[in-house]
Amino acid sequence: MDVVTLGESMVLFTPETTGYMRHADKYSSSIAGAESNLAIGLSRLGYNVSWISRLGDDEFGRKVISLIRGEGVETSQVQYDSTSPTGLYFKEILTDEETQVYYYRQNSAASNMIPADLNEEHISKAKFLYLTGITPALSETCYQTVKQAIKIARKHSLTIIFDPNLRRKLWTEERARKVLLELISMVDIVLPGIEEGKFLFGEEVPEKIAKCFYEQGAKLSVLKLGPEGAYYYSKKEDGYVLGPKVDNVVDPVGAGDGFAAGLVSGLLENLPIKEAVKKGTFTGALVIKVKGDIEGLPEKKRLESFMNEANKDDVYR
Ligand code: KDG
Repeated sequence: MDVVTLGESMVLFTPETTGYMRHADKYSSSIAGAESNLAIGLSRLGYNVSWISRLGDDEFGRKVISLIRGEGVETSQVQYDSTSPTGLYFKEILTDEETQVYYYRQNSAASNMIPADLNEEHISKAKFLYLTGITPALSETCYQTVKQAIKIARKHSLTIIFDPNLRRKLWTEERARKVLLELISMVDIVLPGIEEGKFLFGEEVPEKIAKCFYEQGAKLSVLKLGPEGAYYYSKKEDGYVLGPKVDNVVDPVGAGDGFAAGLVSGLLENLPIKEAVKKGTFTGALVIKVKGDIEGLPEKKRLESFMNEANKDDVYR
C-alpha cells in the first residue's frame, strides 16, 4: 500500500444552469470529498491507495463506493452505517467566476467515525498517511479518529501529510484555529493555501507563512499559490515553482486535491522536492480545466504528455 487516507465523501449535485439554485430544475450528479479526490488522483497515476470512511446504508452510499472502488481505490475499511445517511453536497454556479457550496452532511454516516474504526495493521502497511482539516471539523469523534490515525502512523513510521483545507461552514473560527494548529504540530508535511496562512498566522507572504508552519512543527510545507504555482520550504531548501498557464478555468474546486495527488506521486517516486511540487502544479492545472472535483484528474500518460508538451512549447512559466 502506498497511501492510506480517511475522510468523508458525498454525492455532489451541480445544477445544469447558472444562477441561484432555486431556479434550477436539472442537476448532474457525481461524487466529491477531498480525501477520495486525492485517492482517485493517485490511483489514476498508478498508485495503491486505501480510503477509510463510513457511508450510509443507502443508494447514495452505494453510488459513492462504486465510483471510488471503480477507480481502483482500496475500500476494505469502509463501513456502512444504517443509522445515518450519506452526506450530500451542492455546488451552485452563480456566474462563471463565482461558485457557492451547500452541505447537507450534519450527522451524516461519516461524521459517526470513531477511533475504533481504524485497523492498525492495515494502516501500518502504507508509506504515507494523508489527512485534511475537513475530517476533524465533522464531529468530536472524527477529530479523535484523526488523532488516532496520526498516533498509529507515527508508531509505524509513515510520513503524514496534512492539507488544512479550511472549511468555514463546518466549524467556528476559534475551534478551527485551535485544532488545525494542534494537528499541524503532529504531522510531517503540510499543504496549505495563502488563505490558511492568513487565517492561522495572520501572514500573507509565502516565505513568512512557510516559516510559521515550520515553527509549528511541519518539516516541509508546500504552499499552493493558484495561478502563481507553489512555494516549498524545509530546513534544507526552499523555492518557488511556477505552474503551467491555464487559459480556460472551468471549475477551480478540487484543484488542491489534484495538486496533492501530483505532489505525493512525485514523493513516492523519490523525485527531488522541486520536481514533485512541479507535478503537483500540473495535476492541479488539469483538474480546473474540467467541471467537477474528480473528472479532470489525469491518468499517468496524460499528465506526462501535458508536462512534456508544456516544456516543449515553453508554456511552462
Ligand atoms: O477540495 C474539494 C473538496 O472540498 C470537495 O470535494 C468537497 O470534501 C469536500 C468538502 O468537504 O468541502
